[in-house]
Amino acid sequence: MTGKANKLRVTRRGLMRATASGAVAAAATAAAGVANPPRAHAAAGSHALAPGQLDDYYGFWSSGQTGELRILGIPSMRELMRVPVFNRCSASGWGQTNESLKVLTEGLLPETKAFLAARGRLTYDNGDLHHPHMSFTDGTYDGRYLFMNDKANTRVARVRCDIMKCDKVIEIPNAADIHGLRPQKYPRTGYVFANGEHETPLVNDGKILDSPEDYVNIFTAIDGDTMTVSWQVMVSGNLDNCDADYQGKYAFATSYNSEMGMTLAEMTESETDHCVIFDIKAIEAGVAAGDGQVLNGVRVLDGRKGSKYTRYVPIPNSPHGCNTAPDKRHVVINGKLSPTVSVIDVTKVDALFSENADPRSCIVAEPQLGLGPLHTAFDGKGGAFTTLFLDSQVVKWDLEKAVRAYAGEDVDPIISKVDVQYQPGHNHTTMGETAEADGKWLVSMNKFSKDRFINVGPLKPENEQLIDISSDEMKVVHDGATFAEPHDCIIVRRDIVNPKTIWDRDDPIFSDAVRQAAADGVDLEDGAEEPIRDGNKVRIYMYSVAPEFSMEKFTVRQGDEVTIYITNLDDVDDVTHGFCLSNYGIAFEIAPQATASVTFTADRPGVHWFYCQWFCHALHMEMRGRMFVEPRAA
Ligand code: CUK
Ligand code: CUA
Repeated sequence: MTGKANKLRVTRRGLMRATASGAVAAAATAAAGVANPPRAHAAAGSHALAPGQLDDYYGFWSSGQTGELRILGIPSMRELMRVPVFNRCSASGWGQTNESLKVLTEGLLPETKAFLAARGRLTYDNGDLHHPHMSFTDGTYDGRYLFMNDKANTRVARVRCDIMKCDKVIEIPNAADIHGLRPQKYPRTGYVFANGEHETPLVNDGKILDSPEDYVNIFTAIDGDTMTVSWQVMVSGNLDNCDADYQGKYAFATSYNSEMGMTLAEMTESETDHCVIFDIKAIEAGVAAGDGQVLNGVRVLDGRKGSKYTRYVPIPNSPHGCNTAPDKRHVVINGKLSPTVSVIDVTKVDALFSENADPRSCIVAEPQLGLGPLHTAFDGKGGAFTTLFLDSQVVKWDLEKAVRAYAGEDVDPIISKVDVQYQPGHNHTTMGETAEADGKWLVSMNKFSKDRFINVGPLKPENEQLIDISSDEMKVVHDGATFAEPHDCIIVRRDIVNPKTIWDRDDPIFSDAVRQAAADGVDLEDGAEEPIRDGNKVRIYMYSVAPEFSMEKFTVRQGDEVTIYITNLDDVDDVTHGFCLSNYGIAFEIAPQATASVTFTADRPGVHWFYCQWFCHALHMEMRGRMFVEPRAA
């Protein structure tokens, strides 16, 4: 490779570097030689891993108002990585590099770009990421993508599982505040379903303000492959959570506030709200036939009560979680303000549409479980686990017995309850939202930690607890403090997730840099010896090899628009470099074999050191250089 030859040619401390980076490579090879073999559980229910042991599952965690995705190892509950998505990241430069800004800006609506530009910004700085879910093929996770919502700024993002970086963020037009989000399970993803939670005027331009009778809610289907909106359906009532069936026919969304109330009293007045069922084939036919209207480039069908595209199943009372069971037949709707969950049998849904059957005829169980049921997870063996927010408990119950009890038999579906600490929201089982649910572990995501940890001040962490569900008696085996605020997670068998260990040089994430370098006659892997000037635009092409950048200094003029491209030629695990330009507020990561870039105006004259901010080498502190900014002539 030209870059490698070049690195030997230009080196100034060649001997030292060859020795030192040889040592790094040798150490990495040695580490690879003692890689941990796949590990069986030491003992049933043991979650503790000895140093060096690896986890059995990847946990993909939301972070609520922090706006990032987190990766945990299960069962150890160790946090392994943070993937910035809707937030800014000081370490990785997410939100500052050209590569991340492209992802964060290209999917924004024109009016949003204009709104932000007027405030001197390119994109939003905050997000509220509730629901991370993996793409499916044939009813189980396929390891391609993770999709997630931003309730704060009405966006949906995608993370590529091969590199664990966000590659798409789109703003959803016509909707307000995307909350529930689930991928289509069958035949594949396919669609990503996204609930617009809050109701607004369909054209929200200020002509309609305080007349709630003219507000609507929007259900959106996104094409998970292209990350474009496929269609939207207007509904009556706030959409909360959603899920899909295992047949590819229907999507389900819980809906509270069927009253369309604006105050708390109005919103909770009615005894029942709904589960809205969407007939995917009928909607696709309606879209193909040109029904409805096109708004912001998206076809919007009217699925309000009475429409052929939807059915509204009455559910007590302000239902929240919506969870399809791995038996491929039942969907559990969690009552929140009602102590019950309502179980829909998907085989009875056809009749709702074809024969206009009573919407409640698809309900086959409605067990009373306790106070504040929010979300339900499954073990794949007929067991269901529901969080009880007000009781601070998880209840294990038997789906089949609940159906028999509803049919009149004298059986108690409740198997056991366990106290959790405290106020659980989501819970999730290993592989629990797929046809391959394996019933090993349950995570209860608790909103309050109260007395579980030493006090860190008025702002407390939340508490995520690992529960052993290998027997009917659930055992809490681990407390895990966590920062704001993981709503939801999924737990994926580790053989399904196979990220690369270093970047491919032809990755599309940095294709713009490759294109610009080619236009400048530069090979990114060789860098350029001098700045390339193009009017007041200056481009700097550097590569990095531990412990050096290929330029020890460069000069620009005050007021120049400077773009710095750095290509990390190291190709050994863990040898990530960083580029931090002091007193310019610039810092980003460059993982092995990646290219990353940043553009800024050099409006501060003087000597500015740049340094590697990712500990990479025994001479990491020496990995630095100077930017000279010549003052503008007075
Ligand atoms: S919601 Cu947070 S507890 Cu946004 Cu998934 Cu139920
Ligand atoms: Cu390169 Cu630290």
